[in-house]
Amino acid sequence: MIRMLYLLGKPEGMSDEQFKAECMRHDEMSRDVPGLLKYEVRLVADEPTDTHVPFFDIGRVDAIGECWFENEGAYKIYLESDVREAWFEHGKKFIGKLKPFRTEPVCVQKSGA
Ligand code: 3ML
Repeated sequence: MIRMLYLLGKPEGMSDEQFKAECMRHDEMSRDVPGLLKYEVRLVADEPTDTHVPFFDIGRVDAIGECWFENEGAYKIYLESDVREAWFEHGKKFIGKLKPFRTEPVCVQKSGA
């Protein structure tokens, strides 16, 4: 399984309501993207600062997204897809900043996730 995690910041001046509506639309659109097994976007609801280790201040983050792909072949299909391109065009309308992370498991899990 390939998993990509994204920190999302909304554009300057966009309301919370509009950002939430665009996130919902983006979620709907994700279901038609070839090669993409699953997409999830979650709004940041709170940012607790009372951490038990030093606080890591990374600036404003409005949402966290994640994409799942079965394997490298599926990821290639995704990258080459016109539907994916259209999805990214919608992304440009409401994602002001994006920080991607490709993640990997610490140990092999039954699901391979
Ligand atoms: C990559 C992505 C991260 C995200 O939240 O949505 C996708 C597509 C996009 O950037 O528009």
